[in-house]
Amino acid sequence: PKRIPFEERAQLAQNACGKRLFELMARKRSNLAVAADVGTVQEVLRIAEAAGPHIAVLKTHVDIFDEWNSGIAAQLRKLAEEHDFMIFEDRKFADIGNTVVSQYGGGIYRIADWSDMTNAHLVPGTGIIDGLKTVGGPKGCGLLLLAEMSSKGALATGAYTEKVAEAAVANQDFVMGFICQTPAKWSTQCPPGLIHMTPGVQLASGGDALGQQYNTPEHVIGSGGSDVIIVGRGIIKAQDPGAAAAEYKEAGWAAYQLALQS
Ligand code: UP6
Repeated sequence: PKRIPFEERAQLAQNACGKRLFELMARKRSNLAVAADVGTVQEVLRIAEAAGPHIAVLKTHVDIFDEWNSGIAAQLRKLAEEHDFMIFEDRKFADIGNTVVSQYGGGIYRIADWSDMTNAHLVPGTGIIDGLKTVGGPKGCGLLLLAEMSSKGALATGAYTEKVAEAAVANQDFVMGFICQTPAKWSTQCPPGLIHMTPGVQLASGGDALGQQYNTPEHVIGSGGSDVIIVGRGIIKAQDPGAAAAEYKEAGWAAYQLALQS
């Protein structure tokens, strides 16, 4: 199917967060998300500062930091405003609706207070979407559903992936899109208002010792049919993370431009 530009898809997004992300990507000419998987708050702020000008999204795993409070969250939000990026807490919720309400809105991290978007597995069924929506919906936050994973032997395939796609289509007032690998191969035709974001990306394909598998930006955006590349170690372990982010931004955007033309 013909690819539609982000500007047009912004008009087709059915929740505020998805619309904002499409607009941001078009404005900033970036479809790059950085996975800021560093051990300390100081380091994550450094990555946000260095990669900030080049990214559409900063993805966090807040539970790997050694400390967290509302002051740190405010510092991260300030960098998001300054550099014009959104914050995605990669929490991968996976419990019943009633439990995720507390996990998303409360606890030490208060994820819904500072993140623009988070994500969830659909293993528990659609009650998880309903639960997260009661917290994030009124705040204008968005949810990404994990439809596929990058890791070797991932069980989210086939009929499971199709069910996730169906649930997203049915809940577009809160679900803004997917974490996925090759949406071009799905049989469910997703409406263009939904966003596809793909981790497991480096400039050379390969993997790590613990099951991660990497594809190139060209592959992921081109034949894979995704919209956004999520890059962690390719950027954060580079000698100069700012320069690496700029390089991935160019590669991701070039792949998107090429996909639009084909
Ligand atoms: N992530 C994956 N694969 C998935 C879903 N999420 O790798 O299917 C996340 C990881 C990590 C990032 O939790 O934060 O994306 C990938 O980092 P990397 O580029 O350093 O491998």
